[in-house]
Amino acid sequence: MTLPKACIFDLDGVIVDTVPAHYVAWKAMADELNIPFSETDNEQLKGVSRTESMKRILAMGGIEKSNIEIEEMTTKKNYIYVDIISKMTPEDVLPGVVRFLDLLDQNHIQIALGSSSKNAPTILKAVGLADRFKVSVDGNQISHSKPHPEVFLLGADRMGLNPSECVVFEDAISGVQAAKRGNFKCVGVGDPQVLNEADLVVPDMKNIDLTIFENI
Ligand code: B16
Ligand code: MG
Repeated sequence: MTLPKACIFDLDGVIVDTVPAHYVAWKAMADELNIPFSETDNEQLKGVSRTESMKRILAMGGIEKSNIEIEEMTTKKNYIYVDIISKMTPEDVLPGVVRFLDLLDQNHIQIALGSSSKNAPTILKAVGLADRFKVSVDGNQISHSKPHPEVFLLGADRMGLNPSECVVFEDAISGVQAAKRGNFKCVGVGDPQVLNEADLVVPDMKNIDLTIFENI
């Protein structure tokens, strides 16, 4: 494709590496419930909302809980998670991200956020990137979690653009599926075998430049 008019970035796993913090917090909850929970299990929760993630962990253990109990457990998980992310600084932005955002700015390509996280505003502030996104859509503004395309469609809509004019950057299977269901081009960030539905996969953000758009 020619240069897009906008890039929409996922947050956790693309801009900052909060995946280990989510894993620590979910593992603590799973341990309490005596449900085995591995990093591979955590992979399936990437991009999935907090409540849906809790429900999936309970389903792994064949345990049923009321909505009130689920709410209590997700609140507890979030305390553990927020305690970890509250210590984040600009040094926690993943390598190559700021350089690539600068490159997009220089080429007048709009920058947006499309995250399932309700903690996105806190994280962006902590790492000093809150002012870099023209449009920011996060878990506080959507009703449907990835793989539903709502988060990216809302972002494109707020920029006055069609999905075909935007490229999504995603590290999660659910996020890549959300982008494709919304008719966006999608660059996967991570393992090509895991993100095989993406139009192109890069291992990380380190060496990305505008030539990436020639290949999708
Ligand atoms: P929170 P993303 C997602 O963020 C995470 O990948 C996922 O693991 C998490 O459960 C979800 O946000 C909700 O996060 O509990 O902070 O609201 O990757 O879409 O930026
Ligand atoms: Mg992510």
